[in-house]
Amino acid sequence: MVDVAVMILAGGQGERLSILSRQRAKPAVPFAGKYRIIDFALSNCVNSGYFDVAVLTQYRPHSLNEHIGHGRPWDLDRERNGGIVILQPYLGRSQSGWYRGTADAIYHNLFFITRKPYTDVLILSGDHIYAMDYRPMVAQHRRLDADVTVAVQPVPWEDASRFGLMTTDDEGRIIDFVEKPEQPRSNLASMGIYVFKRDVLLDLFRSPTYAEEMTDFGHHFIPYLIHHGRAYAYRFEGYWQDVGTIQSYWEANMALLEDVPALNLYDPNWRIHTRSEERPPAKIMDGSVVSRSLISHGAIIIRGHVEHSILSPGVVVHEGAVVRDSIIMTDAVIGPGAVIDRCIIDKEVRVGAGAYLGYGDDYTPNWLEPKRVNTGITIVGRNAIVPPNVRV
Ligand code: ADQ
Ligand code: ADP
Repeated sequence: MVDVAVMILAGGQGERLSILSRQRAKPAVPFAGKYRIIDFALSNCVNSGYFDVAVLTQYRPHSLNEHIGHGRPWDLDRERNGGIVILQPYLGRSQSGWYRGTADAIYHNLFFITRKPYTDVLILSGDHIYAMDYRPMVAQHRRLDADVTVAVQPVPWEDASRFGLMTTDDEGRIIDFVEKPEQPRSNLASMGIYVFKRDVLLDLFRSPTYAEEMTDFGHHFIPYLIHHGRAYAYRFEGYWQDVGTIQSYWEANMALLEDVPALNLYDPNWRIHTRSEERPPAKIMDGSVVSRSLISHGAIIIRGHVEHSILSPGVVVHEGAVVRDSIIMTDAVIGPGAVIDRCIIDKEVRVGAGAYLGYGDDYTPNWLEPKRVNTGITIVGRNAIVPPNVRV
């Protein structure tokens, strides 16, 4: 299918993800042991049969570039019938050279949607964990002759103000939309997934309306099209999570440990693809106790105790160590007798023998970012060395 061009916005800083996204763009943050967040959007594209995919980067794109490469793991390394293009920020225009918003990022890469006769443009965020077939959304968009269709889902009221919120009429036509209001009047949230008629999008960018201020989809384009075009909502019933905060990130990972998780990583008809290194199988030595956990390839548990946790490739848990309710990323080493309780341990961290991370339940704020991290989850940044016997 070459009638839909896909653009994935992968530039966000994701600053509420704290030190996990300090050195990498949010879509490059590891998830579920062996994946990165952007794998979900990329896999949804290929599983939906859309192979013309551009990834728009901006903030710290290094891990992302390396991860995506030529797109081979997702079958996006094709040439004639589509493939993946990584688009770096266009430098030298505004003062900083950085895009000023989501729409501005698309604007600077319009060649991608004009190079073939696409009818529609699918705009995605690289930040979400979900399994979604985009084809029914595109079909509805065409059936209703919409200018833009926004995927929507109800969210809990207490989270609502971090989303674009809308009201629709009985036909699903959007009659009101407010981007992240402080006082939510609706809990029907935009998923940040848009299908635009390509020519409507091009006209908007080329018209005098696309003034310097019109830089964002949520703030400008959607409200504009509610009044001057046909804007519809598409209700998506499946699994979708915006893992924008440490708490939601941790919960979405832990949810994978339920008996039958809402997100099925084992569906042969909806594979989640990723780039991963060849590693030997996970090895669990006698005397270890491992329960309700995801253990990735290359991990070694040497008479350790791992409970309700997710271990990425190459993690080593030494004798007598206890890992509980935690996420341990690639090649982290947990020293003998250490206790890791309700923690997120980033890549290549070395935890010394007898250290205790996540000690007590006093919800101590992280000293690095006291305002942001007070969720009771302890985070240790990439490459950190935790000395033996400390308590954090
Ligand atoms: P947010 O995700 O908060 O809300 P925004 O910060 O604009 O909105 O980011 C949207 C996506 O674009 C993210 O994936 C981000 O990484 C990326 N991005 C941001 N600026 C970029 C840039 N300049 N270049 C490339 N990529 C960029 C949006 C909608 C809300 C909706 C939520 C759902 O605006 O209405 O409710 O998504 O999560
Ligand atoms: P380092 O601290 O140098 O990174 P690791 O703890 O990662 O070392 O272990 C290195 C390798 O040694 C592992 O890949 C593992 O195969 C092996 N290994 C070490 N100790 C044991 C053990 N007690 N039982 C089984 N394999 C072990």
